Amino acid sequence: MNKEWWKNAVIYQVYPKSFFDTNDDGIGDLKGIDSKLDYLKELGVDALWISPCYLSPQIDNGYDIADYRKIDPMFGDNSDLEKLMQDAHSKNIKIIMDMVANHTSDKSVWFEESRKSKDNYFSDFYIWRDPKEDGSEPNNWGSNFGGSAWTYDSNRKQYYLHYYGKQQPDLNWENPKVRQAIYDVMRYWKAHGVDGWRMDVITSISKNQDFPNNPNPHNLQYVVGNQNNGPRMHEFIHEMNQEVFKPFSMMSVGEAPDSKSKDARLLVEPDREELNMVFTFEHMHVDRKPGDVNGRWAIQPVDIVQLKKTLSNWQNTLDGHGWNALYFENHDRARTPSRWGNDTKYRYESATAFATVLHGLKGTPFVYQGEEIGMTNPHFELEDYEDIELKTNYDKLVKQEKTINDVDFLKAARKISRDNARTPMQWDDSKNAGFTKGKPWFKLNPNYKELNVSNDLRSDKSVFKYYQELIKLRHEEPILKDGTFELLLPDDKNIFMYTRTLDDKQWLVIANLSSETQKVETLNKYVDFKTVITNYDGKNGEILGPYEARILKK
Ligand code: TEU
Ligand code: CA
Repeated sequence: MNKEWWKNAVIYQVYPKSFFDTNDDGIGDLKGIDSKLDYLKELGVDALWISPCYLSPQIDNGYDIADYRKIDPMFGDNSDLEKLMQDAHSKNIKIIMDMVANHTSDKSVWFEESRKSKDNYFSDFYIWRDPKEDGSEPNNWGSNFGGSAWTYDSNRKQYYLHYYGKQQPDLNWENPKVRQAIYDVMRYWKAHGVDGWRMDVITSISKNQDFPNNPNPHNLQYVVGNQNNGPRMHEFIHEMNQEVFKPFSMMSVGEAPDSKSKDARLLVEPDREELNMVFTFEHMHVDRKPGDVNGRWAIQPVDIVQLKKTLSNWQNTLDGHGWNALYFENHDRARTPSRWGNDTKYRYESATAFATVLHGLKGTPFVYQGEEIGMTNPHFELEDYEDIELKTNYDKLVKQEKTINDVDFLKAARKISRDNARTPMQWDDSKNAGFTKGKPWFKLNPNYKELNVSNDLRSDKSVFKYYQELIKLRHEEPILKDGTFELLLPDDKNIFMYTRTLDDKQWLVIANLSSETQKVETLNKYVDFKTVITNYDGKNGEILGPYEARILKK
């Protein structure tokens, strides 16, 4: 087996809860994934990343794990996962599981034991600190899900740390027993067939043991700051590599909030033996007002110049030093046509234009379920949303701190909230889009009668078929894997244009990321180039229609 198989691969993310339900309980399940393998094979993907399906109280949809070794009954059982892995492998599809190693659920026996006393085996599995003299929290750190990052436990008379919900206590990575316990779990799943790992918030595992207050420019009670990239992070990840990834040849992609391209280089430089790739957050912040007290809810129109700058910075910084993970969508992100494109008149065009610029880059492209048919944000009302992040941030920002009003918060939620990507997969135009015969756990996007897999496949503007082509190119054309990258027209506000070059071969990737027709004079230099793929009619003039995209070759 080619050890670096992931460099030629396209990886498809499944959010199991919303993918396909086979037992009519309204919740997607592992058998549901199994039964769609032929569909995924048809799309052409090489591997599936499956979001957490372990035993969990589901306060954060499975990112709160109570037992790492047990599949949650809502998704099936361990043998269903084994069967899924076998069936996937028989079709040459690899399985990447999601490892949430920064925190567990408060319902994990590890935590239940830990909170019992200060001197049992699990006491130091979590991060416990005494209150300050006045009884308050050890420092001003804020949780990503609102309030303090510390919660008081009346039994231990101490606070425990949680970067996310209070039901998600952070593990104490300073404790070697914790690290070994996590490595053990990863080896356990390797023994059952898993091919690699997506490491949830891996840059958060090491905490500054001085626990200094975060800078507090807005004078808030609790501040969500950059508590990532702690002092022992590289040491821990390297250890994990030696204990797990390397000896068992498992692929690794780490989620890296707050990492700049230079930080990422240290995480993915092959000689350092840490991770194969990381997911950056930087390029996803190009529609956010910088430095605003409302954080990601302070939205602004997408800044294409900034998007190009960020992506090309990552391309260039990692070139020859590491490998990029490429994505626009996942279970924490909104749907691209609604977020950055045009989800009404130019849905097909904008979905495929963004896909073209992403899949033309150097790195491994990730496709999130539904992205391959151009699914859109559902434009819900506030009461329709489910997500803990949205609810806790609403309470904090609208109700308590009053830094944003209802109307603007809802506007932001419709653009960027995580729930936008979590509505059930739209398979066909039957009841509940063919996702379930029962009552779906989460409301469907009302547009499923028109927008669904079966309609898309019948349409002469099929997003699926376009992705299929892009994936095929990734498999067949070495230039996409190895070609160097050069950004052209960096200051153009609408056009994303770059070349990939390998030996005497050159490809030009170009997309108009606006709803207006654009004239690109530079294109005249490429009149001899032939069309590799386009979402328009293939005429190679200097005029690009709304969201027109082309890949051309010399
Ligand atoms: O996400 C980490 C993370 O930083 C996001 O939750 C972030 O707050 C959001 O994308 C807005 O920028 C990971 C998982 O992907 C997410 O689903 C979990 O909720 C989170 O970790 C905690 O496990
Ligand atoms: Ca089910």
